Amino acid sequence: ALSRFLSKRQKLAQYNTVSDAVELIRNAKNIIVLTGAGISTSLGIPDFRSDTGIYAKLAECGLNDPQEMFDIDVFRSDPSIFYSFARLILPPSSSSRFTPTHAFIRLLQDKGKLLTNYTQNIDGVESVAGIRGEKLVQCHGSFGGAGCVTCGYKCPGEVIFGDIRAGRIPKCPLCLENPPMTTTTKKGKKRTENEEEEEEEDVDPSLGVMKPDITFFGEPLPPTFSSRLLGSPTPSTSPPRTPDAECCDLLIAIGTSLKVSPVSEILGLLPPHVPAVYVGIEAVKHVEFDVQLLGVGSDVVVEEVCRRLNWSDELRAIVSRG
Ligand code: CNA
Repeated sequence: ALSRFLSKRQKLAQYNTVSDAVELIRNAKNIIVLTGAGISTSLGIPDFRSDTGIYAKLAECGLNDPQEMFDIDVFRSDPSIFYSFARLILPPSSSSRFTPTHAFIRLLQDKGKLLTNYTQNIDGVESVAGIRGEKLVQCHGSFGGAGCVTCGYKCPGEVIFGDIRAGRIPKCPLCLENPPMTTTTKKGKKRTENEEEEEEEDVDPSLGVMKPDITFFGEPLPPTFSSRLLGSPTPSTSPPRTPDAECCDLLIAIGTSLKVSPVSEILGLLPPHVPAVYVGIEAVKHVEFDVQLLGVGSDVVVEEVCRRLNWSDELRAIVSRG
């Protein structure tokens, strides 16, 4: 289904400047905002791929391939790798803060222009800014919940934050109370001190381990990602909804390197006439945007865009609630 709209995009040559971006936003009615870690860096939450990002820190800590930290197979075979570093990506303890960029997305919602915010972020800051659940797709899940990889027990995410901050592996209370039948592999015979033979067993290292509801490499994205974007392949009980790809009239990507698939493919899934604006620090070279607003950070860009749209007072009013 994802290839339904795959189209060779070409830059729509008439758009180049910040004034063009402002006019596109003024005229748009159904905007997809695609966000990444860069919109939360001004809260002190590091991104992945900047020089000061988490991947650089993991490399300093000796992890050769930093993506391993988020690989589901690595997690299952050794959850301690993820939990040694997970505190680095935990949402801030003061949960009432958001950035001017989050406020801008909220303002697009208030103005009836926000079709959907597809966020790759797992920090949950969009909700703090008041972006409603029905306008938000958390493409890579969030720290808002956690589940036991063995029995499926669920709890609010913050229940395991104490363990994460302390660098401990959080354990499922149900599995601790009633240890599950172990699925072990026999390693062979081992001789104990009194010379009796005993079998040593390899216990599944992820048994009874809690995992935050974030999407690891190797795990599928939540089904709402493709159903909302392209339509549901199976009939659903909820009222039918026009797929976003069919009604979107502008895409704005903010603070993302667009290196993680399939989110990085969203632009290619939209009809080629839909204009696309990128807001980031460095130019994105592997995706064709019509306008790229670079260098100063998204908070500065949205403030300037709002100034030109005469929206500054409304933006400030939202920011002051954060
Ligand atoms: P990334 O690959 O680290 O890219 C971040 C991008 O944002 C880079 O291109 C930066 O140059 C850019 N950037 C940094 N600061 C700013 C700024 N102030 N204004 C504008 N742009 C800025 O992160 P992506 O989101 O592209 O990659 C997807 C991963 C990152 C997802 O799986 C996330 O879950 C994951 N992540 C999320 C968070 C979070 O939730 N806050 C933090 C770290 C990583």
